[in-house]
Amino acid sequence: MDNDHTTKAVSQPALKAPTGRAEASLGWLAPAAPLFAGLVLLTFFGGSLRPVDAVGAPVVELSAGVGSSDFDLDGLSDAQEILLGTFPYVADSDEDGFGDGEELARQSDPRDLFSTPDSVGVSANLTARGEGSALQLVMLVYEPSEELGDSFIRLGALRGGQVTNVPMARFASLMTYSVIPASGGGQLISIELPVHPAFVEVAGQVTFFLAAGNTSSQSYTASAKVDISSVEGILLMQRFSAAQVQLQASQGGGSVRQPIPGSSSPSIPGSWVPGSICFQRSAVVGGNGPVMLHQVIEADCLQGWDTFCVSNCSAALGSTYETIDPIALIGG
Ligand SMILES: [Ca+2]
Ligand SMILES: [Ca+2]
Repeated sequence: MDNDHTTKAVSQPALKAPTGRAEASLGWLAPAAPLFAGLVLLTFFGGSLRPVDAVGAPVVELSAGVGSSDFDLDGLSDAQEILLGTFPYVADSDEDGFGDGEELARQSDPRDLFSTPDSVGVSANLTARGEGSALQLVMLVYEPSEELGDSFIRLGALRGGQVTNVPMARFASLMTYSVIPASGGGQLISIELPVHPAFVEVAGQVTFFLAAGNTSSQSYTASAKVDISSVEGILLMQRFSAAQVQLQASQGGGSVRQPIPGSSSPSIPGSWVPGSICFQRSAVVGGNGPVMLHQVIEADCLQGWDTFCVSNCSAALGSTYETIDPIALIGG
């Protein structure tokens, strides 16, 4: 290993709100979704990837290419990389040999040279951003070389205490996807699905979750979730904190609530604290199956971030919220 790598500082995430572009005809997810329609199989037909539904019937072909530009072809759009703090013009931001999108899909940290994928089999992850008038869900699926074309995914949402499958097959015409080569002869599938922000605003908070597996083994081997909340018309994505937060926070790990406004969102309210981010730590106080009840045990604005801390950050102390334990989705 050369010294350039060992001395390379992992930079602070560039937590600028993405300067969005106007995009028309974005989709609407009906809250009352049929339960059976949430599965999409990703299968090869004559060498090109086509989605089929759970019984193998082709669905409307996904439009090709990611929704917005992916300059470095790592499976993450430029706007998504700016939000996540990876470099939009460098496919492997931390220079550890694995592309940013693949690292996310395989649940290692694309900003940490010492964090590399150790998953085997199909693996997946889920993230999001605000874009135009939509919440853009970003699903990433990694298929190892021996399982190319064999993965299937289930997308769902926990909303107002209800777990529902999101009928991806029905919304296939709204989705964009790309497939790029990944390490070891594998490939990375990136799927973006626009969701109307009202789906979150009405409930206040929605947990989107994803499970992925192999069609031949018929079992899920990977799962992930992303918590999205809405405060004063602005969407916030809760995600587990980067190393910087762990250094700053009094008690180690937690999560941050990062504003992800779209270009057509209202502007950030004046009461939100600039130059900081809302940090939370929570404890599990109950649960039912994959649904976990958390109580917020620490909530404060952390300074030194290029974003805004929501005005009710510290008021969340002691409150509870429901989310999904992704581990409980595996094998189900
Ligand atoms: Ca990219
Ligand atoms: Ca990397």
